[in-house]
Amino acid sequence: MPDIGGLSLSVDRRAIDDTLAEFCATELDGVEPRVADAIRYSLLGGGKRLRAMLLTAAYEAVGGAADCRVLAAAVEVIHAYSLVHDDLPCMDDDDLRRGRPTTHRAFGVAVATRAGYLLVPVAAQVLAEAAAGLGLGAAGLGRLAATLFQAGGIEGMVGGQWLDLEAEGRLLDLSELMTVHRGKTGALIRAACTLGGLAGPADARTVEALGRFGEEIGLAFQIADDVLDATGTSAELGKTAGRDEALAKSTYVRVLGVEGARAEAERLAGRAVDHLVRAGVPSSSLGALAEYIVTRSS
Ligand code: GRG
Repeated sequence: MPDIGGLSLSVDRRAIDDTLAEFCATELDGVEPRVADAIRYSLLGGGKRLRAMLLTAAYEAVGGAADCRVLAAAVEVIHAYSLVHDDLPCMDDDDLRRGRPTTHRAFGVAVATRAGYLLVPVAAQVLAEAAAGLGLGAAGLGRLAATLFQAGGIEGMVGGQWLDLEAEGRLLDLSELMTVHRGKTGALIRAACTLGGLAGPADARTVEALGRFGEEIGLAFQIADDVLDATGTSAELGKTAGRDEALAKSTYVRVLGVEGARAEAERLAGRAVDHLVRAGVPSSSLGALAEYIVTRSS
């Protein structure tokens, strides 16, 4: 998987992979070997590390100068857990992820389920280490934890996934789709941007602008994902193409068509950058990431 182009950030995809590998090497003592293998498989199996890049870009945009790779890795741990569980037979029941068998295909459903759950406390541990490393103190850690776990919970990712599963076989309109994906996909992307600002640490207005940026590009990301699912191949995507149609899911492509969905993603990416400009937080890296999100091919 190549790095996202056009970025000059202090943390890159390799740094995140190395950080997660170090964590796996030192922190999985006591975990049943097969579950530990599944955790390593899901954490170290590639991925664009987009959320980590967004966090880093947000952190640098507000003047953060320390090494934020551990904090960025914490978001990727929650993301990895969500992918493992999303692929399970009781959810999207998928066979392919990041160009290889999904975790439950490689390790079985019981092991993959346990590995996914265990990743949540792993994320909490990584987050605590990150806050200590960045000298943020107990109050700072509290703000980071509230942001990450609220985004990962019923008000965010879990809630959105729930609505998405319940909606299978029923056609959602645009506003219902936005509610689903603001939670399911958008909440963690928004949180990544907010976390970068909080770690800065930036003032409340700046953190809010980063959050709004994240919310718009979170939706743009999902729209682009729907377009890729409808137009890409499994080899290009590293996951099963055409899955939305097979599951009769409501998607932006269904509601807006491919070209309409592309245009909507572009519009949201533009709005995202406007939030930053208005708040006086110019960032070429965040701009490049917004552009990447709507033009990516995998
Ligand atoms: C208990 C109801 C319930 C839910 C559990 C499974 C889950 C929580 C939530 C699902 C969240 C999810 C998987 C959303 C999809 C987001 C998405 C489009 C992911 C793909 O992200 P990429 O392309 O992946 O950044 P890589 O592989 O590059 O990291």
